[in-house]
Amino acid sequence: MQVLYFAGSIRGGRQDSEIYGKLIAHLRNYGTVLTEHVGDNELLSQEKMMSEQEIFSRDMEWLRCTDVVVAEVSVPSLGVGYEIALAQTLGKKIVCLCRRSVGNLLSAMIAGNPALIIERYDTLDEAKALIDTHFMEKQ
Ligand code: 6K6
Repeated sequence: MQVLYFAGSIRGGRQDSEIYGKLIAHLRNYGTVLTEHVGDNELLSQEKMMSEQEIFSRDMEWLRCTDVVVAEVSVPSLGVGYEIALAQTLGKKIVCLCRRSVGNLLSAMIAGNPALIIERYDTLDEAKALIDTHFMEKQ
């Protein structure tokens, strides 16, 4: 089983948190998802017990021991952009999922980065099928 890191907006806006939760549930078919709290508002509120420094150190450490990063990038987030950049420096495989409706509002720093796998989707089922494609070819 692989170790997976799901990145999704927190302070950038939580409007997609339900989608994150469903994508994380699907990713669990392929490995351990370290960042389940990103898709679970209740778990996330427990993180409020941690200082920002503790959250930063823990997430950086988790990124180091992750095999694959899956980032939902439809909602712009400084933290997700930072995680993607670090994951790239660490040589991780990075799959970015973005709703088609976002169009060219997706930052060029993501959309134009040849090191990233960028997948566009309309429906949750389509996003899950894209995940299947990437993880099945790894098995
Ligand atoms: C709880 C409620 C609000 O904030 C918290 C605790 N904060 C965080 N807890 C865990 N991971 C975090 C937190 N803030 C940012 N991250 C990481 O950055 C996650 O792994 C997300 O992928 C990403 C979100 O960044 P922002 O800039 O949208 O917050």
